[in-house]
Amino acid sequence: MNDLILHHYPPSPVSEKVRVALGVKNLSWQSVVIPRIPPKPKLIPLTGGFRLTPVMQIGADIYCDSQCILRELERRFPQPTLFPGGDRGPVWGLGRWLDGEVFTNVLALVFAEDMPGLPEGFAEDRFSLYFNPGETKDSLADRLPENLALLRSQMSWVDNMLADRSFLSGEAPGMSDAYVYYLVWFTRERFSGGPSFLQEFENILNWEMRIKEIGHGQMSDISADDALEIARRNKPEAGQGVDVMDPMDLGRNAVVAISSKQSPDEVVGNLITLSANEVTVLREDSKVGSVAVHLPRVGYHIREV
Ligand SMILES: N[C@@H](CCC(=O)N[C@@H](CS)C(=O)NCC(=O)O)C(=O)O
Repeated sequence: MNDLILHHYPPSPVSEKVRVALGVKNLSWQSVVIPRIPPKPKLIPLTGGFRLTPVMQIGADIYCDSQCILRELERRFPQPTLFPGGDRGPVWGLGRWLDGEVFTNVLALVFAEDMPGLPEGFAEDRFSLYFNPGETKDSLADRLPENLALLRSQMSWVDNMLADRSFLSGEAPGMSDAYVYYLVWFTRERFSGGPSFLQEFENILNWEMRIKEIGHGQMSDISADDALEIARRNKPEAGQGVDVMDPMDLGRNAVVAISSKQSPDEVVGNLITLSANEVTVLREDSKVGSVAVHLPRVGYHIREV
């Protein structure tokens, strides 16, 4: 089995979601710290254009988007499961709400404030990534009390869920905890009012301690060049083929381009897997040779080239 590599950066909240899942499964993994804004010259040869953080690499298989990463972690390392309550369907749905409405709301709080010490161009990049055109730090600052009130409702639901249990799915931690935790972590770490805002949610505060204790598994550092070399030396797994029930009616090996609003540069390659939850293309890269790039279906657009 090849080593598991996470391409991420420590302050990335969505990466924290994945790091918690690695902790729940108590996995050993290698860390490549990537730039916080493009260009990402040592990541793009692996992903073929996907620019978001985090990305997981296992040999020459590249998993883009935390949704795809968590699904693959559960497939390769089923125990301990990320679904201790057995509630697979609802958890993915809950994840969409958390990654969508709640994440956007926390971002609106964080970006309403000055952010010293960030790389040049960071704020411009993130405003175009996350907010509607015309939104500014000042417009977000005007709406800060209202957004905080919204987060208060959202967090009160989580706090209620935790009233009679140690973790969101029961007595063992799982995916719903990772999904909620990254947003609590982001609020606490990056919004100046975060720590005092969270103070009223006693169940969340106790649960936060329990999640922190789980940790992130065993991490060691490797360089981006070493990760590229690992991809070059390995062959990707064979794809799982195209689901005949798939409404898009694409054939195996069809050349397709995959993109999303937040990662508009298309990932182009030959289709090797198309299922209800995954699309995978095989692509050739001058730096790393043959790599398989895996993405989720929900949230992504596929176009036959
Ligand atoms: N849907 C993606 C969203 C990931 C995301 O928005 N990540 C942030 C960092 S926490 C990002 O990519 N920011 C821009 C960047 O790192 O270039 C996922 O679940 O992985």
